Amino acid sequence: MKTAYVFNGPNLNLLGTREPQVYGSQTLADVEALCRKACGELGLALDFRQTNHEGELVGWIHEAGKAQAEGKAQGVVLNAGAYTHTSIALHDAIKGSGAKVVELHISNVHAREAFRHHSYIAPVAKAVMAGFGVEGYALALAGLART
Ligand code: CA2
Repeated sequence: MKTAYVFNGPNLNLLGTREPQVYGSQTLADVEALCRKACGELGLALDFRQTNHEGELVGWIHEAGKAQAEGKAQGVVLNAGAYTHTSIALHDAIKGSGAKVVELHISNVHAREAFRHHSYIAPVAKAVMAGFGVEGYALALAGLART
């Protein structure tokens, strides 16, 4: 059974505590549970993580790329949070590791502030998904399973 990685970036540990009009009322634990259910149905193992540190995300992308090269990983659903809009390091990590990444956002970033419209991840991502709320995680995993 291959592993699907779900990596969450800065502040996503706060899900469900504030800004419910933007991010909904479900917590990150709820998101992990919905990802686990989706992976069970898709025949994938789940490795679900969150960090507030950019370098940790870089290391995790390298790890996923290596597992993928060894035939052990299906790919990564990455909600890099605000690092999406700032991080050349994440762009280089995805490109350099060869990890298959679906860029995921809970909110429709293109309907929000202009600084959220640019992504350093999109040019090196397999696919980009935004605006389906936390259900987007399950949809992204289903897409990853079909690639
Ligand atoms: O829509 C998304 O998933 C984002 O990746 C979320 C990031 C934001 O910087 C991106 O532009 C879009 C922010 C995550 C912070 O989440 C919070 C949730 C509840 C309360 C405070 C922050």
